[in-house]
Amino acid sequence: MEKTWWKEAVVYQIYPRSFMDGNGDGIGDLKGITSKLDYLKELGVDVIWLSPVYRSPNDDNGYDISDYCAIMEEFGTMGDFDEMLSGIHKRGMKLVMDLVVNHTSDEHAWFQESRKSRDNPYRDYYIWRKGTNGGPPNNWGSFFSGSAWQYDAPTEMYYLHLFSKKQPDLNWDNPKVRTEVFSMMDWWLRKGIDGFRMDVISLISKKPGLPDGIAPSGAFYADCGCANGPNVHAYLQEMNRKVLSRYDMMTVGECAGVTVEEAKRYASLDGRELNMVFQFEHVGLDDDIHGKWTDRRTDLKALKQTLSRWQTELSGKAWNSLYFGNHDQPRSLSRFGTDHKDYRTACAKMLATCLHMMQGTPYVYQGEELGMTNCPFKSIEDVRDIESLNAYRELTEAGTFSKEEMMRFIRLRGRDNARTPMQWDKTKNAGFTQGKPWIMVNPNYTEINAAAQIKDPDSVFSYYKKLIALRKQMKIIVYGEYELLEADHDTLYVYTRSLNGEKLLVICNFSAQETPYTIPQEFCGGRVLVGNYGREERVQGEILLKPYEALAVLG
Ligand code: ISL
Ligand code: CA
Repeated sequence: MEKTWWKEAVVYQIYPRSFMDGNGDGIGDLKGITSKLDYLKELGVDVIWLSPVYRSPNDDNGYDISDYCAIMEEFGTMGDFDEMLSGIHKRGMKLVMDLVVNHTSDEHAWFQESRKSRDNPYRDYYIWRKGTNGGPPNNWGSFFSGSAWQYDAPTEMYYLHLFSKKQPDLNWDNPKVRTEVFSMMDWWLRKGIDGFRMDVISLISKKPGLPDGIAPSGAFYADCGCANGPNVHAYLQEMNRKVLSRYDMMTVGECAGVTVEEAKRYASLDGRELNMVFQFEHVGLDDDIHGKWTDRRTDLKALKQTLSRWQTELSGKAWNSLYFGNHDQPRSLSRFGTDHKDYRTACAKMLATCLHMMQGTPYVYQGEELGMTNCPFKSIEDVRDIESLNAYRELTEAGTFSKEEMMRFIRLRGRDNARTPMQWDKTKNAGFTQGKPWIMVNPNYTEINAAAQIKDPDSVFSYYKKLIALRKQMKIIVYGEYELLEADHDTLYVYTRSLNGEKLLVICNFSAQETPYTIPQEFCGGRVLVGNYGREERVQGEILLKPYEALAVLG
């Protein structure tokens, strides 16, 4: 397999609003990020993926962009950006920017023009339709509740918004839109950034004729069925020809609704489209009839089956991205493991081992390297996320859930769990801000924080450092073939990696129970490469795994 820097890299995601506040207004910003670059260098990550920092009215925390070539006032200036970028490059790291081009903000100049008249030159930059029977053009629902259509009085037509009504969808079938997007991408690449994470890029090509979808029973709205639409690959190939192929850069497509088969096209190793995609299957296993609003837990067998399918199917054909958490997901520790005080350190290390030893490019979401947990939001007043706020209103008004139930689900699955301020130290507001934070700080910051962990060799942070360093030393961790063992075990996740006759065994105990496991013959007497308990250097025969123990053993 061809060796490339983005396959060997570890990516760290920064959610700028919550990372570090440089000026005391309670909101994270670019100067704050620049002040923490040494921390990221210490961790050893190669690439920073920055969630959007462009000008935005913040209906969806920057995923609603009103000017792609300007910086959000709250985050600083273009000068601050340039300083941050050169600070990143000086330290030998790279910067990947979020590219949000399925939609813009309704305050973007293109949309302001588009809504003025039916014959405005920008009209076809967006997706406008007449209503049917006094209602919206079709039955598509928005990912953020309600209809995906908004009536606009000036021209008496509806515009499509798959997300909030302040996020109108761009019309990618219009070549002018593609040209604008490509030249904007070029502008940033010429500035020296190193790649793009492409927001919901799987949704850009809508079904011709925008047909009604099939609403699940009892539901009013249907999924738009726009994932992997008819022209998405053609548009990405065009983007690749015109922009991507001209730079040494990294691309990752956020692909809601992507299947393994589709991913082989998006992230094909022949380099015609993108380098890799974020798939969603493993973060949907705990969904229920009302989507994420449930207290269902992920079944380990299903998780193993899903991740293994992605590992083996893409092997040699496309490239995986590896993640357990991001700014849209609850904290990985609380979700896939436990944040119980007695186990959380061991468990955070176990999850990290499980993920970082797989084939693909691992992503660390800010705070994950400290074992940050979900947040005990008391009431809806503590919640800021538009998705949670809309769902709370809609589902409690419809009587689907009580307010208490909804709050419980938000505490388990809401996106704000990942958006509470980064926990730097045990001083006021976790050292995130001198002012009043825009969202509450998780009260466990006095115990879980970076300052307490950086110098502690047994901390979650130090363990991540070790995993990241190992990946740089050992090609088998990056390129080795994956094979699942013990597929039917309820609480152990065991797999091997192999490359050029070398073999690596990874054993993860996903439970608090001590669990026996017999080391396979070919690994008997094998050297423990890394583990989260002080285990002897060599293992053989039957071993008793401790709660949430993880081990990687060389054959
Ligand atoms: O988090 C979700 C709701 O369950 C996902 O549907 C999410 O909205 C989807 O993964 C797309 O996410 C991306 O685009 C959204 C933005 O709100 C997310 O933060 C972003 O990651 C719209 O731009
Ligand atoms: Ca600030």
